[in-house]
Amino acid sequence: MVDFHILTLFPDMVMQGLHTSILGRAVDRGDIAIEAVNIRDFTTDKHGKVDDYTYGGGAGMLMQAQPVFDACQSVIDRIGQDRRRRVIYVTPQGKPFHQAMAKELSMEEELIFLCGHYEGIDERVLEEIVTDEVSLGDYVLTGGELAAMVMVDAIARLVPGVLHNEESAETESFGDGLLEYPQYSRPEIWHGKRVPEILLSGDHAKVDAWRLEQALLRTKERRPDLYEKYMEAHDLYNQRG
Ligand code: 6GU
Repeated sequence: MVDFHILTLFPDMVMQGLHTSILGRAVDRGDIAIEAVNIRDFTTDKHGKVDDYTYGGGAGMLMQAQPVFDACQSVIDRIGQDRRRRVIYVTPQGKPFHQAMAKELSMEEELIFLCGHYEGIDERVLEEIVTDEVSLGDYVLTGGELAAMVMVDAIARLVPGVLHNEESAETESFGDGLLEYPQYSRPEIWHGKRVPEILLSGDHAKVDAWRLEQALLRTKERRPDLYEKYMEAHDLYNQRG
């Protein structure tokens, strides 16, 4: 069971996106909990303002420390001190997100995601509340919401109970460090293309061997970086080259 709390200026966007399909059902069953907290609700500014100009000049506005701090503190007060928690700021300045990080975070109890907007957030509040800064990759989004939603999805599906077919989280891409092998369903011939013969053989050992071979070939061709890591980790260079 992981509780997700997303601090954002766009709570509807986050809740819409995360209450659908598999995650929606996981929430209904109580395997995970997801809430969006509107940072604007915590501003002490009488006009509801949460941003201001940056010291030193330059284009764009910055989210101010006060509403961000108070929104985060309100969540922490509700959680209680004894729960294991992380406060994750989603930002292109963070460490690149990957599957092993998703796995590690899926074992926490309380995950608070902080979504920035405008040109970012006052550095002083980040220093006080954030435990992890994480990025989706080397490109820029208009805000942290989509990035947080991607991370919540990747983490939530690793929480026990969320995926009913326990196996599917284990054998898929990245679970073992390889890309997935190609898959086929009916009909046996489509647009003149046949399903590989071995998959129709009923010989499970042969099918497994073929799938591993395909996964290795595909990873070597498309992601030489992952292939290298896998071969090193399994000490397979001597056997295969
Ligand atoms: Cl985590 N946030 C934002 N705002 N933009 C991004 C990102 C995160 N990762 C890549 N681009």
